[in-house]
Parts: sequence; C-alpha cells; structure tokens
Amino acid sequence: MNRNRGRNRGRNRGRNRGWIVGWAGLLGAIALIGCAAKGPQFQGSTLPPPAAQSPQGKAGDPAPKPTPIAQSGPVQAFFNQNQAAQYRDPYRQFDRPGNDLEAKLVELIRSARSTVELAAFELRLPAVAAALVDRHQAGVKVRVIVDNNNSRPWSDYSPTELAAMDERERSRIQDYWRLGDRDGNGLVTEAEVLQTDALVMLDRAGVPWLDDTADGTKGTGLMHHKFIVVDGQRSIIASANFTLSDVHGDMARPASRGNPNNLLTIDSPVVADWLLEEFNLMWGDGPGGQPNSLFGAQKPVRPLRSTQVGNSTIAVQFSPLKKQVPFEQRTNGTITQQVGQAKRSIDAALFVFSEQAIADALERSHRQGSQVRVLIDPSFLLRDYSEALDLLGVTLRRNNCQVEPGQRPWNPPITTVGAPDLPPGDLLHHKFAIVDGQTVITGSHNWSAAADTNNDETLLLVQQGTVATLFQREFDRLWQTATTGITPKLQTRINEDRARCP
Ligand SMILES: [Ca+2]
Ligand SMILES: [Ca+2]
Repeated sequence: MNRNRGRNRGRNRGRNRGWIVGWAGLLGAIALIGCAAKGPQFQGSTLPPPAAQSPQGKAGDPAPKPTPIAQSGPVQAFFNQNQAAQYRDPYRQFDRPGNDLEAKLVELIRSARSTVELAAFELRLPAVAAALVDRHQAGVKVRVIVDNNNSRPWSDYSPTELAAMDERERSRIQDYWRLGDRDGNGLVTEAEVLQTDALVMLDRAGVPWLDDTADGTKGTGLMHHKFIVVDGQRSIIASANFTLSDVHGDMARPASRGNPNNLLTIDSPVVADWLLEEFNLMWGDGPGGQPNSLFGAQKPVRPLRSTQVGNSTIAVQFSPLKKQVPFEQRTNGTITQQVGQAKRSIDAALFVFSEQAIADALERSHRQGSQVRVLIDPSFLLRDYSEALDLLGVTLRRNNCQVEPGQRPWNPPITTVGAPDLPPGDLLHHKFAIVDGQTVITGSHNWSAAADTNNDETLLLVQQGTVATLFQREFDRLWQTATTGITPKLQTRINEDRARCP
C-alpha cells in the first residue's frame, strides 16, 4: 500500500502545469513585487554575498566560546545556537556556531532499516526530503504527516496567489525561491526545484504523505508535532519546525541564525512506541487499509506516561485533550504541576505564554521561595493576553479597553521577565523550562490554551543531568542579552493604555 493521500483528496492544485512556464510567470510576479518594495528580487547579483555574513554578537565584544559538553548515551540534546559547536550552513555557505539540527534529522532518517515516521508542522528542508526519498527508494516504509497550512510546495504558488498574500507570508515563500535558485541566475529551473522543494521531492518519488485534512475536516487545529521515529526504536522530538527559519536562518536575512530551537534524540523502543501510536492515530490505516485518520481532540485520551531510558527519566504526553478531561490531567495541567512543584528555580524560554493557570502556579512557587526567570519572544511579550504582564504586575487592556479575563497581576511583581536580543529575522521559538535545574519541559507544546485544546502537540519532560545542563546553558546564553522588567517600551505602553482607557 503506497497511498499518496496528500494528493488524493482533491488538492491537486495545478501541479500538472508546465514547470518552466509556471516558474517564468511566477518569477515575473516576484520581480514586480520586489520592485515595488526595494528593487528586483531573485537576481543573482542582488542576493547577499556570503562575505556579508557577520558573527552573532556585538562587534569587538566576542563572547568567549564555552567548553563543549560531551554527550553519549540514549538521550541527547542539541541546540541550533549551541555556542560550543560549529557547523557550515549548507544553504548560505558560511561557518557558524551551533549544532546542525538538519544534520541530526538526516542522520536519524538515514539510519533507518525498516520504517520512518515523520510528523512535522512544516517540512521544507531539502536534505531531510532527500533522506526520506533515499530511504523510500531503498525499500524502507516511509510515512510523512504535515499540517494542512503547510502542505503545498513553495514552487506551486501562482503569481496571483503570491500577490494576494500578506507581506510576511509572501516573504516566507520568497525565501524558498532564493533557496531554489542554486546557481543564482535569477531563475529557478525544474532541476533546481527537484533539489530544493521538499514536498515536490516527496511527490516525485512517491513517498506517501498526508495532512490533517485526512480526517475529513478542514484541517482541525495545527498538526504542530515535530518528531521522527525510526525502526520503532530511535526518535527525535524537536521544538524546531523542519524549515530554514527554524533551523539555519533566512536566505534573505544574512544576520539571522535560525530561531533558537532545541532537539532531543532518544533511543528507546518505549518512547518510540508512544510516538508511533500518536502517528498511527493520525495516519489512520484502519481495517483493510481504510482511511480512519484522527487529528485533534478526536484522538483517544492518553495520560502522561513515563519511562526510564538509561540514566534519563522521560515522560511524554500528547495534546489536544477532549474538553471533558479535567485540567490536572491535561498537558497544561502537567506543565502547571511541574512548575508548581519547584523548590528552587524556574527558568523558562518561551515563544508564547498565555496560559493563566501556569502563571498562577509560577506565582505559588515564587511565593514559596523559587527564583522565577522567564524569557518570551519579543513579538509576543507585550500582547494584552501575555502572562509576562501578570508576572511584571502590569495590565494592558484590549482595544475595547476591556481587561483580558483572568489576568492576575502579581503583587509584589518580579522584574526577571523579558525578551532576549535576537538577530533580525529570528524568533525565540523554544518552549522549554528548567525546574530546579533538574527537570526540562520541552517539545512542540507552547504555553497556550491552543496547544492544550486544539493542536496536535508533543509535551516532553526529561530528567537527566547533562541534558539539564545544556538547557541551562542555552537559557543563560539568552538571558545575557535579555532586556527585562518594566522597559521604556513597556512604560510607554502602560502610559498609552492609561490615556486611552481612563
Ligand atoms: Ca537558477
Ligand atoms: Ca491544521
């Protein structure tokens, strides 16, 4: 059975049109779009040269390179901003600090002898696609699930569609055209697409894949997982999507180094079984091969499960949970319980923090003497529903001057809450916390209600000394550049809020 169900559900959008003709039209449109902004795009000469790259950090003030921490054993952690490691960006072609997360994904996939299951919110990395194709062609059973928002090849968008996109979305797609133009001649040929457009590569090779419309819905919430299982034994659970932005950095932004992210490799048949169960529910090969995919809250409820892997304790829980499941048994309940148990410290680095109950648990731990430090992506930090405001003892009202329900500004507040200073184009994409320097909470699961009630997510807890040390090092790195407390920007927002909503 080799159903390519990504293409069998009426979503075959113009993929039969002539390749070159399609690209020529698209490139014309992109050039026009580029002219309106700042000169023509996709001219080889306008792409930033590799020499323009500069190392992260302030000029003349290079941070000392930390000592590498050796890892061996069945559970290991990797960070694309690990300053103790070095790799060559395979697409922008320069050396940089960090673990090559794409290489980790590729290494795992290429080790497969019988099966590969990959579930990723977005899959755009060419080397990952090439590894999947390689294994598929070698007779390994390869299956892929992506989210329906990201299930179209970038080379598939028509000029009209691109023109109708908002700037952010369009530049995201344009970045892949930059990637695709391998020889920098301003054109993306069919041969180049077949080397760089991951979903086209899978399609051409007949690798079966589907998205979360396979359950007959319009795509439920976000199929937000980022995991791979190989041979029912070895797995990766990541916070990174399998994209340039989340791993290496953007083609059009030379200073970007990829959204700060982490990835764990876990060699355990027990953990692999949990992930496989989740994957198979979503994939949905029912009796006789009849499709019966389940996404979102249609999946059966499973509790937090825990196992010993070497000297590590690993626990995994999947979301979303059905509405009737009590809060304590939900994924946000698990996070709440973990941070509420802290005796000494909680350090969190988060893309999003909007779950009130977790903020309340942090306050309880803080009152009992735990040091609480929270870093949040700058784009989210000061939203009216950001829990950062609670910790800082501040309320910002919505446009209609209403207070976000449930907001509970701390009294007394803390000042150890803020945002790291990141290179242009990079977002703080982690979803991790370290509790008492021992327990790491990570995975794909943001600290939001959507992650608990709507999205397919992996919540991962790890207790292991070296892993905790590496996460602590990543937190400390981000903390060094952070701006925290009531910043001038926040004070301005507070003043505006008072003037606007007396
Ligand atoms: Ca080209
Ligand atoms: Ca979806």
